[in-house]
Amino acid sequence: MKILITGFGPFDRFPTNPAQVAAEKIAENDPDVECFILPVVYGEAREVLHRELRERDPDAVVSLGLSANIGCINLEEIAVNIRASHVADNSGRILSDEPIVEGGSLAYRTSLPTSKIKKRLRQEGIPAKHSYSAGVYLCNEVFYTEMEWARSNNKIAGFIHIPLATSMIADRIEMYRFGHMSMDTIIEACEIIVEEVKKSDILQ
Ligand code: PCA
Repeated sequence: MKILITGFGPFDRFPTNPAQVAAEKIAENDPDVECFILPVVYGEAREVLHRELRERDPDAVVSLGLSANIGCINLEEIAVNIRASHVADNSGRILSDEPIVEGGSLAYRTSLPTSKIKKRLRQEGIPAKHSYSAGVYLCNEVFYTEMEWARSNNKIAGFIHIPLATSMIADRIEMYRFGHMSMDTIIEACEIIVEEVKKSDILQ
């Protein structure tokens, strides 16, 4: 089984993105996993992802993104056809309310086995929950794009939001009111997610 893991590079006020670190680490340690780091730019993220899906033709895609205001692994359930944010993308663009795909479906649901993943993560002592909004920024654009692909190709795909890595904010901890998690735990969580995706493929 070939799994594509995507991460994102730095954006906004975050000089490193734990989603990039985790995606690269998983791909380094698992021969079934390839990784690709997406740009935090509206439209470009979607285009680049389309190209990578076409060229790599994976069986499953797991995308990772940073959410600075969560304290646990968020298993995203729903991608919506909306782009909006107060935060500019890496090209400086702010969008207030635009569809990702003109006339596209309003929403898609993940095809990752999120209930099983949540159970496994919690059993291993890693806090995780379902989330019913991945926001309306780049993570949602990527999530929506891969769900369209998964739907039309009968593949497994989904999006995971991860918290800030503790080591990345240790010297500025008073600036962050929300949660954080050690990078090792984030990586362990991603390994478990990949294991569960491999199991769900066998069951399909
Ligand atoms: N998180 C942002 C975009 C890139 C990332 O890692 C988001 O939640 O949309």
